Amino acid sequence: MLTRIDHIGIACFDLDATVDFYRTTYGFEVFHTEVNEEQGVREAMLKINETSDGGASYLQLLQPVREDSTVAKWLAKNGEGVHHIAFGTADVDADAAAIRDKGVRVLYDQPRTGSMGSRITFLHPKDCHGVLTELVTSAERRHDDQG
Ligand code: V0V
Ligand code: CO
Repeated sequence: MLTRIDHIGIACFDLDATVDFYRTTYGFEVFHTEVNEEQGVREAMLKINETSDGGASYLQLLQPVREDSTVAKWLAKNGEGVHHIAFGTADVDADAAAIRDKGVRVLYDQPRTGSMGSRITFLHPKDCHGVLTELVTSAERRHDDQG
């Protein structure tokens, strides 16, 4: 079951400058940063609020680290802006399977590693009325033993 907006992914050319904008304009502080080599991004998570399901909602600021990354391709075409929305669930495997059964393309056979040790998968934007949609189970809610 999808129980929260886990994050909104925002693509930017300059992560440090974008973090500065969110800090000086809104007062949001960086909660976590990491490079995800597989996804080709450097990211900053800004925690907005905790949620009633025990999780939280974040803004995820994304800068590409490779020219062939999906975010680099998207930025070249669209410029900076909202790149994806992510729904949180306690069981990404079950929700991805149920959504696939409804005929929506799930991009990965098995969830991959996302921010802060989460497990993530994506739904094709063309099957979601133009919105690249991510499903995420955060590390503390993972049901498996992968850490
Ligand atoms: C592409 N399209 C989008 C889109 N990206 N539409 C809405 N939002 C987006 N973000 C549209 C694009 O305009 C095209 O439409 C069509 O889809 C095909 O796009 P493309 O440019 O040819 O690109 P593809 O097909 O090579 O790749 C698109 C997909 C790719 C969605 C398959 O971006 C992908 O695999 N995304 C999932 C991984 C990802 O985005 N990782 C970065 C975040 P027209 O022009 O044909 O009409 S990593 C992350 O969130 C992490 C680590 C985390 O949360 O923890
Ligand atoms: Co994301």
